[in-house]
Amino acid sequence: MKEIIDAVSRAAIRIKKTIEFGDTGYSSHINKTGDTQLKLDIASDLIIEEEFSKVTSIKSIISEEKEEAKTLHENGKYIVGYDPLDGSSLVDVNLAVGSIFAVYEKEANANSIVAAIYVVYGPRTEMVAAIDDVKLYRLDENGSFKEVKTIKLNEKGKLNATGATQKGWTPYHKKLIDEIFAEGYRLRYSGGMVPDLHQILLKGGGLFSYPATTDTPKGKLRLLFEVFPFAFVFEKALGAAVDGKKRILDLHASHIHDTSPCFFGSHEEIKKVLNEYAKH
Ligand code: AHM
Ligand code: MG
Repeated sequence: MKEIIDAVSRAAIRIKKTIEFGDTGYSSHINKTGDTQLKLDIASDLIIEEEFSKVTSIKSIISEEKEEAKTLHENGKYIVGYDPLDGSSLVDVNLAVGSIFAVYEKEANANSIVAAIYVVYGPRTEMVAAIDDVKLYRLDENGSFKEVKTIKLNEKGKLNATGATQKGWTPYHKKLIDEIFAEGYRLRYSGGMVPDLHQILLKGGGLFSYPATTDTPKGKLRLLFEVFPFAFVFEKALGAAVDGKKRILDLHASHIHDTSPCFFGSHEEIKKVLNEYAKH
């Protein structure tokens, strides 16, 4: 696993430079989810592929920016699912973005996840790795990631990050969110799931939701590269992750680009989600 974390660290340093100085324009390609790829998405994907090609324990990779899984080392043990540059359209407006990685053994699905790593490119570059617990690392001036602390959520937080088009919310989702705000929670939502979830993890808790809506009945966020890895991080940080009714890590992805509604948070907020959604 250490060799994978080292490869992510090397890729992160290269991606950070690409974000700072690279071309922020669009390419002429459309990815599997129907988004026109930015040149930065493609460049980040290639950097990660190059770094993972040096790691013989990685059997194959599945990227949000590739149509199909790609074999790297026939005898490798791990399959890595990743979103090379999540929230890439926010680079234009100079907000934080991130890379997300899920490490699977045997098959790329929730029951086989053994680690999750993400990197936040913000005013500082940070990496979070969840294996048995959740460790925060920060890039120092000498170009190496130094451990800062172990991340643990409180039972209850104060932040509410509410995603998706509100006019497409179900009435019960709206009721849930209104009740949470009525309790005094503060709105925090940048539109980048990496910094939004990182904020909840570091500020002790809260709720991030990306529900099913009339325009996206299966949600927007992808199981293999976004939802499973963050569900793993939240559980290891003593929080929880559900799709409204079920635990995320009990779900099964049938296709590599499948999406799901998702809620990540500390226990109190996730209890509220389950109570409200159980009525419908
Ligand atoms: P991307 O992978 O195309 O960058 O999209 C994922 C992003 C997430 O980071 C974020 O939580 C979500 O899309 C925001 O979507 P919305 O603007 O619909 O709330
Ligand atoms: Mg993404």
